Order: sequence, then C-alpha cells, then structure tokens
Amino acid sequence: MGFGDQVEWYEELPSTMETTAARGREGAPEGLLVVAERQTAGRGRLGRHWESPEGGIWLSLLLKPEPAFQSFGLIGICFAIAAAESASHVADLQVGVKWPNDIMVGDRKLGGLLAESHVEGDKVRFIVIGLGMNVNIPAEGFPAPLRDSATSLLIEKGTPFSCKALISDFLERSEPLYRQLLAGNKDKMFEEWNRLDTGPGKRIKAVRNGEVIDGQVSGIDPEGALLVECPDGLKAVSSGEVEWL
Ligand code: BT5
Repeated sequence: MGFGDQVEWYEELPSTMETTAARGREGAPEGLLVVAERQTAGRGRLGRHWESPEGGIWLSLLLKPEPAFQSFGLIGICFAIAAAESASHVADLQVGVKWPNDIMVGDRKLGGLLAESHVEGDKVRFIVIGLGMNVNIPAEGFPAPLRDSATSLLIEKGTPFSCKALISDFLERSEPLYRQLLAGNKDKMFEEWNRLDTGPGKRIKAVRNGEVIDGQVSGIDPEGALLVECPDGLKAVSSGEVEWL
C-alpha cells in the first residue's frame, strides 16, 4: 500500500498518534494516513503539548519498515525534509529544518515531526510518524507564549493555502525518500538536509551521559545525530534535550 492509499479523516481527535497506533495494533497496512482537523490532546516530543487548532495539518502515517529497520534516527530527518519542501513548494516560501524535527521559517517554528516506534520484544512492530504544520492559523490563533516563536503559512504569506494540496504534496515527496532510506540510499537525503539545515554555525548546549556539550553545530552524522564542534573535538548528540543558544 502506498502512502495515503487508505485515509481516515476526522473533524476532531485527541491525537492522531494514538488513533494510528491503535490501527497499527489492529494490523492496518503501511501507508495508512490519519488526519484530524483539530486535536484536543496533540503532543510533541517528551510529552510536550502541541497546539492543534483548526486551520493546521495534524496527521499521522503508519509505517511498517521491512526488513527490520535500524536507523531510527533518520526517520524523522527524512519526513522533516519532505514537510519543509512541501511547504516551500506550495507556499513559495523559504522553509528550513532544525535538528531534530523542526520545520522553520527563519527563527520561527512552522511545524514539527514526531516519530514513535512501537516494539514487541526486540522487534519494531510499526512506527507512527506525526506531522503538525501551521497552515491557516492567524497570529491570534496561537496562545500568547507561542506568538513569538511560532508561525504559519497564513502569517507568512497573508493568504490561506489548501491543506489537502499540502498533504498530497507531502505524501508524494516523503514516500520516495522513505523507500530510498529503507534501501540504504541515503546520499540524496543528506544532500537535501544539508541544503535546508538552519543549524550549522549556531551554538548549542546539551547533556550527553552526564557530560555537558557546548559548541558550534556543524551538521548531522550518518545516523542522524547532531554534530557539534567543541573545544576538545567533534561530538555527536543523538537524543535528549538540546538548548539552542
Ligand atoms: C514537535 O515536538 O515539534 C512535534 C510536533 C508533532 C505534532 C503532530 S500533530 C499530528 C501528530 N499528533 C500529535 O499528537 N502530534 C503529532 P517538540 O519538538 O517537542 O515541540 C513542542 C514545542 O513546540 C512545544 O513545547 C511548544 O513550545 C511548541 N509548539 C506547540 N505547539 C506549536 C505549534 N502549533 N506551532 C509551533 N510551535 C508549537
């Protein structure tokens, strides 16, 4: 089954992540797309809240990578590229990415990616990808604390865009990138990430196994970890919290 061959479209859900995971457990095929026009309990990474008012794209996609997939760190990278390129193409706008999963317009967050793997024993049974993108949300549609850090296509361009057209474009771009990733052809993906990456040159702070990493971002490594140039050498940060300074 191709991406989006099967679609469930809802006016409102708590979170598309849960509905898609439930379908995964029920044996739904790879490529199932679940879309909600509003979410009441949208979430980001590490259990953070994700604002999901009407006017955005809130979707999840079910993946069942075969053979067993190792490079989990690259999944979010692959879909973030597709999302940034779709927004850029549909809205004719410069859209970038920020490690690990942010879709950015300048310094503001246009959207974010979430990848959750569901394991059984030591085998990944399925992965649920979540994409949130602020499409037709006016500035007053965001709660006050987000107004300086979030943006939407409507805010950037002053005109609304078709969510359906954006979703189709995203599915058309992400599926070949994902298939190439599964086949081990990562060169094009890295090339595209490097072209869109807003991180290089910026300073970050992170904690890795109790060690504080403080340095300048240079890019990502072959497993999708963030590469940071520190006074005592190049270090890779693969997970946890990164503070962008
Ligand atoms: C993300 O998390 O960026 C991943 C967001 C994934 C959301 C999608 S929507 C469809 C699917 N169903 C779900 O329930 N989730 C997925 P993270 O990097 O943790 O960023 C979260 C932070 O972004 C929050 O703590 C806020 O500061 C900020 N934020 C929340 N809502 C936002 C919004 N709509 N636009 C921009 N920033 C937002």
